[in-house]
Amino acid sequence: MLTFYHSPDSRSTSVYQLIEEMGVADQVRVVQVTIPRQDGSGGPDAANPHPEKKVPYLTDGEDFVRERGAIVLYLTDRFNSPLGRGVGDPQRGRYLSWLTWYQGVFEPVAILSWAQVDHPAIWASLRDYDTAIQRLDEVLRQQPYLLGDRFSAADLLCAGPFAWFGDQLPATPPIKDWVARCVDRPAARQIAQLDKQAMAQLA
Ligand SMILES: N[C@@H](CCC(=O)N[C@@H](CS)C(=O)NCC(=O)O)C(=O)O
Repeated sequence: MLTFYHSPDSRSTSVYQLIEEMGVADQVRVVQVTIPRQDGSGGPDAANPHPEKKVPYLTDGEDFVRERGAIVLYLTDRFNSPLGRGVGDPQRGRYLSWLTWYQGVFEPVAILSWAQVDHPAIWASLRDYDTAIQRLDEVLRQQPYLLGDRFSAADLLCAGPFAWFGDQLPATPPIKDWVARCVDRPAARQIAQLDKQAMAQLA
């Protein structure tokens, strides 16, 4: 059985939402683990098999998946979910591109921009935050979601940090509207509520 290692109110929340969105919660065992929190609470959890004790982490029998982009792809493929685009789908390339762009470009440039770190090598390999915003904006100006008219797991992943950081992450009006659409979903609300209860218990 699939086992998903989750800590409430963290990067693993988006994976939890995906599991709920796909309607496969009965097929995934969720193990709640602790992580170190910025307020000094929590800490690494011995029950978490992630090599750095991070979340999310997914195991499937003897196999494992780390990094959200890979976990999202693994889950949508495994459950042949319409939230993903399987092998042979005409949008498979775009789907993989958004997931990998998020992981390999967007999140790094967002962190570097927030930390005010700048270097020509960063521009050469990743470009910068404004360029990343342009990539999202040029698509979302034309269509409601990254792959067209329908919400997908690529939206769930890529909208995550905007929903989390709010105005701390500058964005254009089409991006803000898209984020609002992505969070206004029953699964997002349900998992947010579960996470809230779990955080209250941890406090
Ligand atoms: N690149 C990883 C990042 C995972 C990550 O940093 N998760 C945080 C939670 S928001 C964590 O587990 N932190 C615990 C720690 O750093 O020990 C991903 O996207 O899956």
